Amino acid sequence: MDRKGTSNVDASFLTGSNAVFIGELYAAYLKNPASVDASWASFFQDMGDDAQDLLNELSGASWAPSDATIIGAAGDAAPAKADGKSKAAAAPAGDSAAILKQAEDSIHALQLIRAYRARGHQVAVLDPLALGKKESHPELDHKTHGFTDADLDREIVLGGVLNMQKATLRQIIDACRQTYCGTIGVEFHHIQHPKHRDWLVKRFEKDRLEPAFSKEGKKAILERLTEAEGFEKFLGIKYTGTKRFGLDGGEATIPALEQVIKRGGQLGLKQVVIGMAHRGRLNVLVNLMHKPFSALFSEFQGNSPNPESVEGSGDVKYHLGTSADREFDGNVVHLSLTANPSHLEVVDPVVLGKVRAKQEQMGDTGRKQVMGLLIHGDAAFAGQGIIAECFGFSQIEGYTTGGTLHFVINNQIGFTTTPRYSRSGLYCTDIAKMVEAPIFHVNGDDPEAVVYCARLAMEFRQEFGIDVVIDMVCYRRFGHNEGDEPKFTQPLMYKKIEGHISTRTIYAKQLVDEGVFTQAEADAMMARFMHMMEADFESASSFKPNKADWLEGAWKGLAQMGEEEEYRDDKTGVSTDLLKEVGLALCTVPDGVAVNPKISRQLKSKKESIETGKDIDWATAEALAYGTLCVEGTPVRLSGQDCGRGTFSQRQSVIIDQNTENRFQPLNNIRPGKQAHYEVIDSPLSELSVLGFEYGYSLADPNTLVLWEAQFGDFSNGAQMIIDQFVNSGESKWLRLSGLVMLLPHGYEGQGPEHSSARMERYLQLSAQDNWQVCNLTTPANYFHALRRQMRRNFRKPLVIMTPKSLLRHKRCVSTLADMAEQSSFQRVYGEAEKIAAPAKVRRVVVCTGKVYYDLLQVREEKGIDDVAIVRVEQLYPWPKETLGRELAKYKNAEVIWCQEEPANMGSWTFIDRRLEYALDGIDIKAKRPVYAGRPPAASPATGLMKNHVREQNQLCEWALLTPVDQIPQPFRRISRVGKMAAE
Ligand SMILES: Cc1ncc(C[n+]2csc(CCOP(=O)(O)OP(=O)(O)O)c2C)c(N)n1
Repeated sequence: MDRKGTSNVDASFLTGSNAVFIGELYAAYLKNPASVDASWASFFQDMGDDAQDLLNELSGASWAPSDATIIGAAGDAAPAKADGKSKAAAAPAGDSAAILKQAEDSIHALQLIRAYRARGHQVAVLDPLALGKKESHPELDHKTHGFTDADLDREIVLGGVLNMQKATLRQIIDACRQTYCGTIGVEFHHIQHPKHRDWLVKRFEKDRLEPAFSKEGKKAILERLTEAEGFEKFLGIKYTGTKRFGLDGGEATIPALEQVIKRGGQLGLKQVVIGMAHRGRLNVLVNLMHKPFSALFSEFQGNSPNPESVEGSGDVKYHLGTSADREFDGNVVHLSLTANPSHLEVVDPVVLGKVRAKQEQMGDTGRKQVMGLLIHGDAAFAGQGIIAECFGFSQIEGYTTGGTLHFVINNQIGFTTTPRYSRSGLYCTDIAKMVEAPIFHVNGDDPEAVVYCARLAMEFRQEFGIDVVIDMVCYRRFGHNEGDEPKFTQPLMYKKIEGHISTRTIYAKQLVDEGVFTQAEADAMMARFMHMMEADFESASSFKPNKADWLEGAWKGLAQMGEEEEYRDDKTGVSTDLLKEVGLALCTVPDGVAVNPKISRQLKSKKESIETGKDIDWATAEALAYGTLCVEGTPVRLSGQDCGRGTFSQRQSVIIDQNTENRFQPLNNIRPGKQAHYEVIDSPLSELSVLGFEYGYSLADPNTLVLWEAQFGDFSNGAQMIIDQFVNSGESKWLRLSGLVMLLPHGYEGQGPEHSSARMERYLQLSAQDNWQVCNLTTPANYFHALRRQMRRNFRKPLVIMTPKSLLRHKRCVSTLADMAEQSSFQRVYGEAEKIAAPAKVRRVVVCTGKVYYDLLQVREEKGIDDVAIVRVEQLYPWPKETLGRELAKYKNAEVIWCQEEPANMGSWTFIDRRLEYALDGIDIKAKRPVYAGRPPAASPATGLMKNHVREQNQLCEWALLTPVDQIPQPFRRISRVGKMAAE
């Protein structure tokens, strides 16, 4: 297929001597599709419903096919051949020949109409600047379809196609051009679903005949354009050169978005979650969401959008979110614009997650009450991979939101880059075809067409529940921001723009010409608006934000984390009875479910551990946490790659019947009908969008435990933008809390560079201002408490956990039910757990975190060492200085080692080093500073060779437990490019 695409129906097929048989073949096809040659069959099939309408019309016109065409009528099912030798080859005589000619014309006309439906957008008048040369398309030439110019005035039977019974070829072409080649170019031929296609065809071809807007409608459009243009102009005057990423050139966005809300409200929409970038954001804030002008002007004066009492770093004004109710015709629609970072498009999955959470909260199972509205730039839409990831969610059970409405402000430039350098496809929206979304390309200088597309898009979404895209082709009047000189790079484009009058001016003139307004009335409208802003501008300096909006709605009853909260023991223990009830439910599968024998054995031993209250492993403790939360009424949502089974086969949340593949979830059958839902979802193979989605979910629903699990912790760096820009900084920048849990399998077991490290160092480096919690836990019970603590506190903070791999089946990594029972709680630090020498005799304390504890334990036992204590830091951040200090203070005569299995430039050493020193400072202990025992700095996180891994692991345990401190190699003392253990 070339760039323009060509039909798979060869037009020459319709010409020459075969043409006269088409009518007969067609009738034969309708009787029995198998009776005609396959190429003809697919040709007719391609014409779809239209062909049926046409046949009805033709037969109504007393057209009777000759007997010879009714293949199968006499029991003859042999396919007719279009080769001139079939039975149909006998040319009909007299009237019947004329009628056949009519049928042939009709079918040719249909082909032409279909070509317009498929290709009309390629010659549509989409670009206000008319930058590209519009070529005509060969498929849109009537000569391609067997007509000559002499046929232009011949009447052709259409049978209702294009809403016409009969028309001349000229009229048909005019109607097609009007419908498909005006200021709207619709792409829908990539849609497979016949219902969706038919709906679009019917709407377009019917609406061609009706005026789209009443006088009131037109007036409203002009008002919105006036506000959109007036606002940017006003800012341009008052804050000349200040960055605002103006909408100038794309003003039709505002009436279009308003139409989405208005029409949506009529169709049952109650909430819209909006995500958008910089372009036009301020305009959307004030003109769509009705943020007070004085509030915005106050921000332009450098003031905070929040009351002084609220802390946090804040963010630039074109990143901020807000929420508002808008009412049209008695329908109230709640709008919330999601705060976002500069990183283009990365907010998209966050918006979708919020939408999904709101749908669940509202019981919106049809997904018609809450919708995501994403507003994009053309370069970002074509360039950012997350767009494809988000489209991928569209129809997946665990992530669908019933269709997102996408609005692309296509100003035909991205910063300084023009489309030919920024994409390969014809349109910036081509990626949307992957979900068969209809795509409306529309000229931004025809606001009625833009608003019409908005209405249609909204209706389509409500009807079919799938994504839909509006690509508004416009221009950017100034540089990327208002301080930029666009003529450095696009001198010709900007010469054109300089001479181009604004959308509002064009539309006002249109309405004056139509007699809707006088020019004076239109001018007065603008003057009134400017005057109103001037008044708000005057009052902006005294504007005081009265409250922050972060603990409202679903967040009511929750609080900001208090100063002392960190050291409080939260009530996370559960009665033994409940633990047993949940535990036994985990092992119970209804009769008749054919359980895999290996899982049967697992369930049996799980049951034993529940009954005896001993040897509770990691996965069981996790399920106990989820199950007890569900029984207490807290839903749980866990998503990640293969997390239903668990990457390491440890979870088995879903029992699959081995005969039927039916699914059974024990966690939803503890107290069926009387417990909250446990939702576990195998995610698409993406990190960025899935983590974004779950983060978004957690923003909208603080009362569900939301977890994302990486397949291996290493892969979480594919989600780095969500981690950096949202999870760890969202509260500080935007006052948005989240209780999201990230589960990151981590641990050095010889599995090579990419299956060892969850990159703990990155999370620790990002830790500050109590922004989140980073844990590396060593017992199932502590995991149980950590998970429950997330929901049993009155504040929310993200929780990042390095989760185990080998420990999932480690004999010593087990807990008792008593460790989770009522009086138990989360442990930030575990002191020495075994019987060793009295504290005063302990000569060394090894402090560590995570799995290496068990390696150290084993070596200590093998070597019969009893004067070295091992202390575990379970929660690295917030750093438990006091608790750790208390633990270390027991060992007055000890030196202190920090032992880790990660290379020294990774893991927690650089984070821990000073903090440990400060913890030692002020307690009565011999050690002044910790000594490092672990792998030397390395470029790659781990060796790929098992032999080396084992050697390294033994070595670091030996250093930690046995080697005199002055002989343990310390990192960063000498620079070793080779990185040999001894060289450091
Ligand atoms: C992920 C990311 N990369 C780069 C940038 C820098 N940047 C900001 S705006 C912009 C151009 C965006 O073009 P487009 O999407 O067409 O929107 P427009 O500014 O034209 O409205 C770029 C490259 C960014 N913000 N985010």
